Amino acid sequence: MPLISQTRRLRRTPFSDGVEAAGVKAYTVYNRMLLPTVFESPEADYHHLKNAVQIWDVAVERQVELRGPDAARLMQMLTPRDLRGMMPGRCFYVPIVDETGGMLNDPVCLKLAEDRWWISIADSDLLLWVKGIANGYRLDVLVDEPDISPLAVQGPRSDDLLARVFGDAVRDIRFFRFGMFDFMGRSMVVARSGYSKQGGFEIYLDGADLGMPLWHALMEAGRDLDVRAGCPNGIERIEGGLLSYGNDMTDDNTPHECGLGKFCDTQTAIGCIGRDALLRVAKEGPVQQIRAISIAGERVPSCDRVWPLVSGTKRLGQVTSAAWSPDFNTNVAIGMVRMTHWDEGTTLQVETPEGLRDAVVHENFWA
Ligand code: THG
Repeated sequence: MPLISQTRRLRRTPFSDGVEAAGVKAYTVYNRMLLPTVFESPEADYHHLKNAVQIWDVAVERQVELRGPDAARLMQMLTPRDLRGMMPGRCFYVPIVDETGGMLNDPVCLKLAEDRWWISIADSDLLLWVKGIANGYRLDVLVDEPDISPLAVQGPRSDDLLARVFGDAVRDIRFFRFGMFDFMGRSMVVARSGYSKQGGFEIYLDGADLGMPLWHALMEAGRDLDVRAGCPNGIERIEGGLLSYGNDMTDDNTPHECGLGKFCDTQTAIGCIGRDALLRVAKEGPVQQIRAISIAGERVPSCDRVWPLVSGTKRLGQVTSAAWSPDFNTNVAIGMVRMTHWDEGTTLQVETPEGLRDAVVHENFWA
């Protein structure tokens, strides 16, 4: 593939110098910013992530900040997940839906205070939707993208590494909770979260100036833990069933189709803009849903367009992410499958660029 030219519109991050010194081999574009995708190789990165600890530049997880008396009301307008029981210091994975119940984003939401929230977004222009709603409803709330750059520490040795830089108290942070921790005199959010199933943390760097000092401090402290630069790994996240907005689902899909019904409390999420639409579709139930899919045969190429799922001449869905899994010794994939064929063990065919392959539908992911 030809190179992508670097201009101001494609933003670097406070960690890009460290990422490049570590030998990043490929980037993707996410929220108009650089996101590393490969260091050694997808497979070498995968094995290392599962065995050691990695530092990930995930500054592309931009924050949409809501600040002011109507912040909580606005947040509930955006999502069908009931936020009434959410305490400050908590992270919630929240589907964000439009007026038709279509998915606009699948962020992690952080409640900093009753009147201050962060929406840690996936790759879509959510800021514009949120600003439009705040202004259209004349809410008393400020909406902007603050200069916050998440840095993830992921892998089984994450606790040991982070304790060396932030102190032993980080070990007590529970899953999807955060605390404030000091780095070089600046207080930062540190959460137990991240886009892998290997455990770890996300540090929400406040201000770009401490980016490289934080990067170096972690690399230095983790030398004997074999710490390396890493990035969200396509193989590991498919095994774990972590969805990728824009790939596995778009605004054409409801949260129920995406398997995110467990994060919807549509009956009680009073004020949610997509509530009426979701109540209508929830009554019928989804006619297609995201499934784990294994694909027979040799390693498949990377999935840069949808691969139709078929049985004979009938189209029954599509595969949207796929990778060879060394640990499961098969190709693992994520796809959308029609109701008539979504049961465990159903065998279909998938049209890959390298021809038709058998594909088996699973009700649960691998990890
Ligand atoms: N962390 C933060 N921001 C993010 C991501 C992240 N923004 C972009 C993207 N990732 C958003 N998408 C996801 C998808 C899955 C998860 C988080 C963000 C996730 N899911 C867990 C799971 O499915 O096992 C836990 C869900 C739960 O139980 O609440 O972590 O990674 N800051």
